[in-house]
Amino acid sequence: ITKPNLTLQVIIAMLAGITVGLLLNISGLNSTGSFVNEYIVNGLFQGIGKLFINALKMLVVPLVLFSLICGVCGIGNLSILGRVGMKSFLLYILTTAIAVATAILFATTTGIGQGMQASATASFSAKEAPALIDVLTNMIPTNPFAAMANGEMLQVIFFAILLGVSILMVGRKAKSLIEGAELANEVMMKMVSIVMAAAPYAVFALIAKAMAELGFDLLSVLAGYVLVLIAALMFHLFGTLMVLLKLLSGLSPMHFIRKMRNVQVFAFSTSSSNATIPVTIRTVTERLGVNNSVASFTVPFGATINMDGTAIMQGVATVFIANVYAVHLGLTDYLVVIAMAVLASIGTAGVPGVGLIMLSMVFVQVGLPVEGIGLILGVDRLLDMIRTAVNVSGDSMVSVVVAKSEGKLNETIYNDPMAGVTSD
Ligand code: DAS
Repeated sequence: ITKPNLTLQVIIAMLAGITVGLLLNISGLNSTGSFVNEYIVNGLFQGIGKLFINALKMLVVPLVLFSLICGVCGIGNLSILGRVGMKSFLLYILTTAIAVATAILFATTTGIGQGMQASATASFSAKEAPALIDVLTNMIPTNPFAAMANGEMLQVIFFAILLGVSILMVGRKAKSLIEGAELANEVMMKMVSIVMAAAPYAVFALIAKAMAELGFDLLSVLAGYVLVLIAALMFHLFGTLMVLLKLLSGLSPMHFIRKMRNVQVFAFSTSSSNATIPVTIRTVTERLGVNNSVASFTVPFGATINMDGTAIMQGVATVFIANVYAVHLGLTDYLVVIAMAVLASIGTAGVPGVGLIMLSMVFVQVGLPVEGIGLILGVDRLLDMIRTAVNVSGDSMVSVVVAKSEGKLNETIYNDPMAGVTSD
């Protein structure tokens, strides 16, 4: 019940913020040094926005730590599932890496965000980009607690994965620890929804501030960001994923696309891969013919560790904000973004807004101002709906390919247009 309300609230907040910001910009009320500029735009609006962005940053370390420990322990069941687990794990990592690489390619070739007025973006001096070798050697923390305290996310990720593997190797005695990690992860998801409940206020304040400063320029630049992101999402969904489906299973992409529609609509409306799991499993088994023994593992597994749509958003948003703040990102930075997007998606469960929290982590890692999130926050909720539909499609495609390779896919059902069509 609350989710659609929140989505509606955020959309209304975005439209209200654009209107108020535009009025302040056109009326000249926001002229430098004016009362409005000092106390409203750079006072109230900036303050509200900063509170929300700090809350996003607050969530990153505990969310990544617990969800990764959980994700790795969940993978640990692979030993039981063997081939199905390893195949789906590798395919999920592969599709996510291709997704974020596609996103970076789309965003860099279109050059979105370039040419923004320097005045509007705080003169931001990016820290020197580290060399790849430093990034790799720096991945191992000398003190994991210091790494968490300082938000050194690659180090936190390394430690969390190692901790998860170690817990698994302890075996049955560590059962309560695994349950503890699962509980802690559930608590963190609840904290995410609490923070997300404040999103409408932050969206209004940040969009109004950006519009008051930039006026129509912001709309045209944001339009560029939204269009390139949607283009990359559609390319991945109807291009990459369908080519991989055909190459790896020989099955018809047309049947897949037609039968996935209701799952995608459900994912779009809930903005949550997790909430869509029951619908995804039903469609993948009854309409695409995947044996339940495979789907019951690969679908929930994918909803947690596989987020192609989210990774695409992170790739496009990183390039966009780097261009807006005129921060030069080199190949090393893009490799780090790809690694972070893949690793960050392993842990985070599919709930609304989690992609935004992971984005603040990527920004910190490549030295981009997290405040840049304020520019795209207003449109993020709408984009979250689309990228969640892409996320669940990736989970379903891998489920079909793995089932086919295991001889656990009923091709008669897959090729029958009417299979599993119920009144829903
Ligand atoms: N809404 C998330 C999901 O459920 C994706 C995201 O936040 O980017 O997959």
